[in-house]
Amino acid sequence: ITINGQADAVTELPAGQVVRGRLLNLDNTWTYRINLKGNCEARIYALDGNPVTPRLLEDDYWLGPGMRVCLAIRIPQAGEEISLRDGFVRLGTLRSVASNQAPGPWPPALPANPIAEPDLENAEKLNFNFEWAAKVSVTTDQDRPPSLWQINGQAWDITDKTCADRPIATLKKGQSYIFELKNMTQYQHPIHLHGMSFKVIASNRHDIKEPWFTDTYLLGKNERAQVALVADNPGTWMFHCHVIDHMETGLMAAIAVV
Ligand SMILES: [Cu+2]
Repeated sequence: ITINGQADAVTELPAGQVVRGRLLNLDNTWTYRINLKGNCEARIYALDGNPVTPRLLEDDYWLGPGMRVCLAIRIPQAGEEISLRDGFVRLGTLRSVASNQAPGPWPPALPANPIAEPDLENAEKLNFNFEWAAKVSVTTDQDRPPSLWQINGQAWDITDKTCADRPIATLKKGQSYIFELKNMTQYQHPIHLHGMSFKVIASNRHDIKEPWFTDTYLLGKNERAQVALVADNPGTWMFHCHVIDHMETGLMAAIAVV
């Protein structure tokens, strides 16, 4: 495991200051359970590029492939070290070094992104089932990848350039939609939409106290979640799992906005 290309990376940071950091999970399969161990306070400022009301980073934050989290961290006194961890595994070290600057304040909340608010009362509901066509052995047909994963019974074929011509859903420009995301598998899938952001509004696994805008939702094993959006960006947009080997073996679809 590397951070910015370095194993066991050590980053020196000024004692007493609040520093901002952006973590991006570029791993193509692994979900990191991000936490900081050490004498520090960390607050979450944005999820996947979308500002949230700043809150403490308390337990593990589950950062799936392609997901991002923006933190502010109060650096302890010189000489102390903070471990940036995945669960109990140290990914890297933040080392406090002496600073002659006065301790800085926490930054203010970031301004919200200009994203249209979905009209939940009048939203149309669409179901997306993420399924696994379980097979005992995988047979490939003429070098085509296996179609293990499906959305609403359809597997994307990365060797077929015409897949995007057959969108799984066609949205009307300006209309609000609620997507019911249903994971019917024993694997978690970071579900990612191109072209538009959506608001996470409900889950049968998590208490959504403050709905948030994002472009990726980490859909847990057998979880059902609802996300809402305004279809305000015309075009054909990819809608897929960000685990690359799931995506390349079927878990991808196109959504059109016309
Ligand atoms: Cu997946």
